[in-house]
Amino acid sequence: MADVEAALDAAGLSNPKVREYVAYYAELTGAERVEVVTAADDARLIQEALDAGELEPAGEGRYYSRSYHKDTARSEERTIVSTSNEADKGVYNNWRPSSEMKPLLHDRMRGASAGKTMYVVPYLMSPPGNDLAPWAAGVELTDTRTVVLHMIRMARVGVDYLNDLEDPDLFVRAVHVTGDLENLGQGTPDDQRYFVTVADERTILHFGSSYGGNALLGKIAHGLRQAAYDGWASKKFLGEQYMLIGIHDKETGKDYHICGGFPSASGKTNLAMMLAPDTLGDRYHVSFYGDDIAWLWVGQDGRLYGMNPEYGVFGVAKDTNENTNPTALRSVAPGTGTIFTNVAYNPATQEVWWEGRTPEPPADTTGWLDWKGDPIADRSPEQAGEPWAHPNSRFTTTLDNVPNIAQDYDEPAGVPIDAIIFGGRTRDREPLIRAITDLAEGVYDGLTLGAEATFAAEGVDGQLRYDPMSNRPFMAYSEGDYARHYLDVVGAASEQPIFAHVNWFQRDPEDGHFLWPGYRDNLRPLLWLLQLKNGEVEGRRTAVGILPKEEELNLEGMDVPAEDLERILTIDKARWQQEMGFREEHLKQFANLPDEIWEAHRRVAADLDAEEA
Ligand code: OXD
Ligand code: MN
Repeated sequence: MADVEAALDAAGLSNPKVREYVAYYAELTGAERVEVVTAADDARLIQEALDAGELEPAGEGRYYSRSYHKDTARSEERTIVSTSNEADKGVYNNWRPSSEMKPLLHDRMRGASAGKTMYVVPYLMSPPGNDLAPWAAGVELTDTRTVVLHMIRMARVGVDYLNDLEDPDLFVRAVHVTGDLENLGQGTPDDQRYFVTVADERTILHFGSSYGGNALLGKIAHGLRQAAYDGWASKKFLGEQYMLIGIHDKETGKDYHICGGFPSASGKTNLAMMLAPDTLGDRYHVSFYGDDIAWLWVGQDGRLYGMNPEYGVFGVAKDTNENTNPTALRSVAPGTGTIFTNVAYNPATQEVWWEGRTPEPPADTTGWLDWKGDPIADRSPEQAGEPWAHPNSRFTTTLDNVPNIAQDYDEPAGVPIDAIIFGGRTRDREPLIRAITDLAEGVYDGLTLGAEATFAAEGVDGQLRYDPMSNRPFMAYSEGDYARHYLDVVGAASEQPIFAHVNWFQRDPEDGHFLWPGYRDNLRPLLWLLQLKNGEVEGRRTAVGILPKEEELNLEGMDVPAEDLERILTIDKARWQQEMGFREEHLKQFANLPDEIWEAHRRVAADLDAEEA
């Protein structure tokens, strides 16, 4: 048995509540050793992981890891939010009573770390000293070393964050036990995995995966599910799956901050890491705060503030290249300490590759292994078309590796939020941007956010897979309560943010080409939005929001065909009316949806009917 007391003493972890918690789970999981980790242990742990073959070198100061081949993504079906109150059951949170789930998870975890080290990872999901820091402290216990290495990149990790708590009991207890990955029946009726957030006890119990999306508990479970619940229970904040950027106008000296939610595969990380187009670069600088999570609250001056609770980026590698996201490539350059997971790897040259990194894979396949570790050169003709990298392969790097990281990203104050945007991948109907100045209509828009189903067979043609506020996988309590809380938090701000819905993915109905080039040029509609908020442009009112007049968009240095521009700046009335029917069905699922939301829905529907086709 592990000598828990000695390990905690050696690390100077003095918080008595943390000590109690560690001792309890060390006993339950049967771990052989306990080791407390801080960020200063990174180099040693990297070396140990290399020696043990858990990591392989990927050039200077970069590493490669492979996860078990049935353990490569978040599992939404196996993810559960538990509380002791059935009223917390929503449509998307897979609610189960904690009286059922806690014992079940404890059973799964009992003895499951025998022979292993239990790493104790004390972390903070906020810049130190932030208004929300009291909800940001946590301790992840994990029996997997690569999870520790990811946590050190994705969260601020150190013993002091826990020793210095005002209330020693106010931290999230986040337990990760990997289990026997080869015998968990992943994806079968006998699936043994469970990823449970016991939200009203601030306890996270994840069993059966060591893939980041299920195992980095600071990010996924605390930063999103637990934070959403805490924000609501405390009435103080929102925890959202949002990116956060800054825009500096060098001419006026003003700084703006925009956050926003996008369902997965809608380009959120690319947007978050965007650079100004060359022709606008003399005037505007875009800075990066975060690509995945923002916590929002009303600050002491009455304004809405936002901050990124994370310390790193756990980005999807697929399609990341010089064109789509040069910032990401710089962020994972040699010397950054980046860990790549499930990309293709060449042990002889220590290179990595993923689909979309270059138009074609390396021509000389000698030495290249696919994400499962199988030699590419040995593939049969039938296997030739299979991807080299897993589509959900990742890179993990710290925020300070991002070249345009905002100078104040680590400041406790957070940043005032000027605009909240939503956007999915939609091939028609959604214009380039539509601004929404009314709070209830903005929240309504967020609740009806969605992206096209990836496979046509998944749904009715033109119907979205709705992903309210891009929080579908992270909903922690009922959607009706969520909408109420959102209205209350943002409504309390003295200066209201402007909302907008954006879409970079509209296509020509005939030949399918994208009507807007996207990427860096996406700054242009965002600048228009800020101008609209400042009263510098007036736009054109439609039933579904204010659209830019053509002449109001700064298109300097661009060459968008007139008919494409016209199409992305108009509303397709018939498609919108069809959408309103889908939305009605979607919203009806949610109990206790605030009247303001239904009123917004009816208002938009009536305005659409009144609009000229
Ligand atoms: C996610 C992620 O799974 O950000 O949403 O990794
Ligand atoms: Mn995410």
